[in-house]
Amino acid sequence: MRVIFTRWEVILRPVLYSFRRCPYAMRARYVIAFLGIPVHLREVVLKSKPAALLALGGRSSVPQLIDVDGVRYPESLDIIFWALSKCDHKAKFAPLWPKNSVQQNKIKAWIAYNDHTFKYWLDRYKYADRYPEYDEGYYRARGEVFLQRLERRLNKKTFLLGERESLADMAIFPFIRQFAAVNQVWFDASQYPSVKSWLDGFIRSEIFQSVVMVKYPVWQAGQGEVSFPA
Ligand SMILES: N[C@@H](CCC(=O)N[C@@H](CS)C(=O)NCC(=O)O)C(=O)O
Repeated sequence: MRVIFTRWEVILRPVLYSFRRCPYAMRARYVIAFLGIPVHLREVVLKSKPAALLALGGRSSVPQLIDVDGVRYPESLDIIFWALSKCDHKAKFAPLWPKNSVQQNKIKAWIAYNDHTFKYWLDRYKYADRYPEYDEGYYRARGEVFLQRLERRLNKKTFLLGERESLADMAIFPFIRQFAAVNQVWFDASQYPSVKSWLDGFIRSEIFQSVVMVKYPVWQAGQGEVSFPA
């Protein structure tokens, strides 16, 4: 049987507002790409957000996802769980968010520490000149507390929960990447070999290089949509 799609059916996809370098958007894109959930990606410039995003009202941070039924997912973790709910490839999604509640609580704890404590010190380390109360070395040392925890764990296992990558790894690595990039020479010489090879595995991966970090032109209303993952 020949199936004929109307133009409307062909283009109807959830819309993901994203910003290439944002670690929250990166984690959402990584999971969407990993699970192969099709969306339309709209690259945003934070200083000049598109009217369509502002018109949604409330927060206008990225990433944000609007599903085809109009339901809005305003935070990276909402988007990640939305993507999991759309995936019917069990072998792919099951290790990301195991059914076992102990494992789920571990994932939540890793992400919560990253988002609420590590991110705080990361911002100060990145922009130490904006926070003159302490120097860059102080902020870096506070951030290193998390690197030490990660190192202890990754020294024993390939990923944070064991031998399979889970949402804990996927949600955290973009922030460690940012921490490393503040002073790459320092990071390369630092004593976190397991964190480095774990991070390297993500950064060098095909999915990260060829899908997640592809540069797209800034989206403008009326222009064609970008299919993601391509
Ligand atoms: N908790 C949010 C944080 C997102 C966030 O802070 N995004 C930044 C870019 S990295 C942003 O949009 N900043 C501009 C703004 O908040 O208007 C999430 O998980 O999605």
